[in-house]
Amino acid sequence: MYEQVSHSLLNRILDQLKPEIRKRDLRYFYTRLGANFYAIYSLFHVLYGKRDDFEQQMVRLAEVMALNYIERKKSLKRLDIERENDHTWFLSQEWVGMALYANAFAGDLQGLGKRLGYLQELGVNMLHVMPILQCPKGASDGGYAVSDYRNVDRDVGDLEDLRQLARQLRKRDMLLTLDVVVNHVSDQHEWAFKAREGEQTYLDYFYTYPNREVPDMFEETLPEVFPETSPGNFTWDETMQRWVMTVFNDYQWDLNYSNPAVFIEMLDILLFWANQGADILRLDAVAFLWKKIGTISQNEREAHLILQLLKDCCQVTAPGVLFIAEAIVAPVEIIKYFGEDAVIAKECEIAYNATFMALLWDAVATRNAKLLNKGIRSLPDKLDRATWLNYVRCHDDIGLGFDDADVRRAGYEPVSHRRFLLDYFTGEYDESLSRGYPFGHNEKSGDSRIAGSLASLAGLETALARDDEEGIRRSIDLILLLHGMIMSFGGIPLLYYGDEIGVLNDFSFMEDEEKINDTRWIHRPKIDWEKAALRHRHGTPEQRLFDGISRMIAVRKITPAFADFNNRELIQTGNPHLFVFRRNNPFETDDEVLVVANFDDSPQYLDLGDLGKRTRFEYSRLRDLYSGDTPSQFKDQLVIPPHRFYWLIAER
Ligand code: OTU
Repeated sequence: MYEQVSHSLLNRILDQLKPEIRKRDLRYFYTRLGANFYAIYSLFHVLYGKRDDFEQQMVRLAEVMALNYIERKKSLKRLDIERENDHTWFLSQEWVGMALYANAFAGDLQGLGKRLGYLQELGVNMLHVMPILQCPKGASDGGYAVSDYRNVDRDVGDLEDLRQLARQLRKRDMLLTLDVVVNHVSDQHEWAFKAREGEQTYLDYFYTYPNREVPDMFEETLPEVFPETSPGNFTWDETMQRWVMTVFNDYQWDLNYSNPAVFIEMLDILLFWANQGADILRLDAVAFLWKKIGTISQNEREAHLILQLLKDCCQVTAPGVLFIAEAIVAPVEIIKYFGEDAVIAKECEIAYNATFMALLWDAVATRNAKLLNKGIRSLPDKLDRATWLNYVRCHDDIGLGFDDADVRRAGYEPVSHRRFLLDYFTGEYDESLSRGYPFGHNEKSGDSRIAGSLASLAGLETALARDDEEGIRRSIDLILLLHGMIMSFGGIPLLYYGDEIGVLNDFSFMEDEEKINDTRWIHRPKIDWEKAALRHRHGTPEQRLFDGISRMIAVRKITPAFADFNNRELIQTGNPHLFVFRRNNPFETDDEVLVVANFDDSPQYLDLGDLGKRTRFEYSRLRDLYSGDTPSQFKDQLVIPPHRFYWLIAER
């Protein structure tokens, strides 16, 4: 949009740019800057317009965008243009991701480069390498307490190894996702040291206070993220003689985004990683970016404005790069991280579907899809050009963050229902074979979350220990069922390393002092490649899981109805054990897939009449794309075996 104030400001800024920028041919850069400038200016103005140095800060912002553009390699610039031309490329069903730790999976980054064949054997073509930046030993929060944003942790390699990995991935048409921890830094970061030395510039990077007045005020409403290991949201720093805001662990200092210098630093870091060859950047803990007394300081409007501004700026320099929002918040809040008040995504193109993840686990424990159906129905439609990251497990705990109203609508009382789920997954509940562990128990609120590997939560650990063949079969079916859901729901499925071979809980973290109090380490295992080799031995759990999942991936990739163009219709059936939805090919009418999942451990039937309007599904022979089978049927009643899913098409 043409706007006088921003236009004249843009001209002034261009005049003030350093000569080394001005003399370069930056054609695409200027086109994009011009196109986005009104938005960038407006957002920057809402956030920082009251400052005397507003214009200088804008010049600095433009400089950071330009310098990173100059740094950007030709091949990446070409990719930017290709992706601009095909701007919905990432909504395709062909993408399948996996998150893994370079060290636990393959020793280091070079080792990881040698294991790409394994990922391709499975069908994975989007790799999320968990945080690899430098963190202090003993206080790293698994990579989320960064002490140097431009250096790779020596344990996994160096920057050249990372660049090499990026090149290897590119050759194989695989995408690279890297983390950027935007909300906080390690207390061993240079900025923190300079703040401790009393340098005002860096004191302004953080929220620090000489006494308890402001902290106490905040504590009235701020929840605790890690109540067991890091209660409270402020930490006393001896050297500084000040309280510093530390919402996560006491060694993770929250950054102060009301300071434009912090915003610009972080943009510079994001663009740096974009320039190392990352296709996608996972922005950690984005809900927390803006703090406000009297609130929980999550999902504040300004947090969204900051993300919009980051996106607009990134589009100027590296438009091919996507953002993932890691916002594990209430369902109605998550959706806002795609952007609001816009037809196309204006914040992050991708967001963790924590809602679906938690709802799937509810269906596992209750053996029905009552809450799953309610929860998905209440999930607002997302914008165009935005997609979910659908996952069953990740490196974090499972939080039971359902909407209480949905829980009630499903017929449960929220507090006791959450209690039941916790008991179920920690194996306290009688009939449960689950072997999870509580995480983040909060004495005050009574809240708890769940840790544990997928296989152990799904009962495989118990069944194997009991040598219970039937139990093994059931847990394998359950693991496959859950993957069948994330592959077909709409969005990019994100597998978690080890789940494809049924890795169980790993107790080795208990021998490590840094980890012992954080049960999330139980599901961050080191991969045993001998166990992985069992995927080639017929009948082993490894083989059954690996083959099942790789077959699913292969089918997904050739099924256009699984692309994500808001082309899903949830179907209410008379059977509470079933989760049923229809996916239609956005480019071809008459091409649809009916997804049916039975969460019960007895067979269930679907009344095809429940599909609403008379459909082909009632008159044709049905075939499951995954197994190739034709399901058993009596008249209009379709039989779904226990813990099974079907991806049905109607054959002519
Ligand atoms: C994220 O987590 C990371 O995924 C965690 O591994 C980090 O510990 C944490 O940030 C701090 O960097 O912020 O928006 O319940 O789900 O802390 C959600 C724990 C987050 C995580 C939560 C999450």
